[in-house]
Amino acid sequence: MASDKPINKQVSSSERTMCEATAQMLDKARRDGVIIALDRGYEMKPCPIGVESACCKHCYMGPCRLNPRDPYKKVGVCGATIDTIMARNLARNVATGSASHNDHGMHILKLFKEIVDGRVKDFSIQDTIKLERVAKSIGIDVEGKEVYAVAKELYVELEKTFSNVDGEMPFTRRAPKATLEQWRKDGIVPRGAMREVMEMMSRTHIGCDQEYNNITKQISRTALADGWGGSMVATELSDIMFGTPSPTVAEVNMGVLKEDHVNVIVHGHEPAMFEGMLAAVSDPFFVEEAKAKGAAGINLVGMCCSGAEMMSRHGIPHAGNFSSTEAVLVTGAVDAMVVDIQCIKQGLASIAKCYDTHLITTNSRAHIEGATHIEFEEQDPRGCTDQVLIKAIARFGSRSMPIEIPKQVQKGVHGFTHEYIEYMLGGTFRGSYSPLNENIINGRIRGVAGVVGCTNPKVKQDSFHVALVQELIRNDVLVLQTGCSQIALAKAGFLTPEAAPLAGPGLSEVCETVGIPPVLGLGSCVDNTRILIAASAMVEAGGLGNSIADLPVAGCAPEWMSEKALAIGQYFVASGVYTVFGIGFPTIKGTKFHDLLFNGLEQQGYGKWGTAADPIEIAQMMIAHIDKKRKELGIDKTRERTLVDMSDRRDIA
Ligand code: SF4
Ligand code: MSK
Repeated sequence: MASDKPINKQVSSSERTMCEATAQMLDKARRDGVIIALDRGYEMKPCPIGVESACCKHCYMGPCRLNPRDPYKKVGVCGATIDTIMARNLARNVATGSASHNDHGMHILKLFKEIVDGRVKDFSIQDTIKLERVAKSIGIDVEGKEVYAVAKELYVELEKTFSNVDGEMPFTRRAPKATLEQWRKDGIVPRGAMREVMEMMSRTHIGCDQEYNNITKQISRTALADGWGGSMVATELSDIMFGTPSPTVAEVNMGVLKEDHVNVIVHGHEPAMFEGMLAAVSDPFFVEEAKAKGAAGINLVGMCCSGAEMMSRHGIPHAGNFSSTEAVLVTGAVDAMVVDIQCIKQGLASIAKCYDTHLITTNSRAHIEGATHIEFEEQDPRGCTDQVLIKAIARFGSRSMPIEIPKQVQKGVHGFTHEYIEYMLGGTFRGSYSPLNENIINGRIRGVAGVVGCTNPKVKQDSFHVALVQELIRNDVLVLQTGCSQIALAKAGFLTPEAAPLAGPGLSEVCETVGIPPVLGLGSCVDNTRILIAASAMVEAGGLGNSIADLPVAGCAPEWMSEKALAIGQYFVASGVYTVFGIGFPTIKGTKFHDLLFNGLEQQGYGKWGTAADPIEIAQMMIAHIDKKRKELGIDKTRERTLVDMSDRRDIA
């Protein structure tokens, strides 16, 4: 937004971000008198009581603030203790995060139904093999049935993910037996997402659930309704409708913008609008229109998570992650930024105005004051996309802004999936997770880490992600990535097979033999469910215990910021994964609730939370956990390593 006060110039742009392109744009923004989130974040002084979750505004006898320095000396007006207050706050965070993903998943399910019913003609079922596979995974008999009959049955079953009042969510059947049994024993198998989120909100009303252990059970249930519910439905059905990704080369960073092209950026989380834009930009009519205005063509680019999804699926170039979405507008080269839902900063509206860029909202659930709204309807995608292109082409024809496009572009391989991991190690005819397990058991791969999540202006953009992943692969930990974290590592050049030598000897040996990077990008933040399915497949393949909690794996969101991240973290913890957050965590150390999350849950057979402020320390915590699990499994003594050549591939794979 335009500045009416001096801009903080004491902190250099290279201290705010390790992305050189974003730093260049931050410098330009400062010269232009424009403030973006990287500077606003630096200047914002968060409330010290809020940051530790020691305040409650669940009723208007308060808001009540407890003393975080001595939390057991004071209670709220109603008598609520610090443990109740922190548990209820986290509960509502998780309910919101779970609601976001479930709302997204329900929207995807609705599109799937409309395709099956023939009401939507512009999209179709692309991956029939995956359709059958997903249907079979939840017990649908596909034998002898035609594609649309299977799809109809799948729809009927998956609708229960959201609408069930009782029973068990369909995709929980994909969890390892022992993991599911633990949920059953503790009464936390999610029923329907609407029920879980509603109950979470109801239980956190004043005077309802005031026992932190009991609140935590519903926190887990609500989070599981995200990971094994709405998010998994979104990922699986998106693959079925738009195609399951497979490794593809794509370019990342702001250098993907082209000065002589009409530049259109799509940013958000819904694949359908982006797919619609992709179809529209190939229309010869618009290509000719762009040329008539002097452009060489139309350049469609993604950002944030829908960008990560489209990059994985179609190799669409990607301009940057969450902390770069305002900075990219500072180039002056963006003719239109089209947005849908989640993680769209309101600040974009005033920045877009400063640089004469069209900011276009497209979703009925997410308008922004100051943006132009053109609703996207799946029944008529061109009704929206064509208007966007008309505006973008007109803006190109009348560009008056000086344009400065950073040069940085990094090529990488994206589009890994749990299906592809199985295929690349096991081969076409004997696809299996056994080779991965075997490489973990023999010690070439020490363990597997999911490094995911947002960027947060509280820390130097991307720096935690990169330092953490570097340390993990150096110690032979295979890293799976999604979301804005994947983009950070892609910009830093880790998502190419050429990065294999950065890994420790065992991991680099496997990477070089199979021809994969040591860091595998799986897509958007919704696609974290691919990691859940991969973990379940590892358990099923054998040799690494009976439940996800037995596996030598760990997860981390080092620069997290959203409530969705908290929901994701909790569904990993409740699924059995040690999950570490950087930045900080909304609990007070030394309280009973903190101890339950960071210690007690593990003793009950789940994963647990961890937090630290330093990325190397986080990596060491994750490695120590992986080593602990290796020891428990009796595989802590690694075999002597031998060099392998391609003829040994069959033994490795
Ligand atoms: Fe204060 Fe209790 Fe009301 Fe919360 S619910 S604001 S702690 S009185
Ligand atoms: S967009 S939730 S900043 S990963 Fe999925 Fe990125 Fe985090 Fe949003």
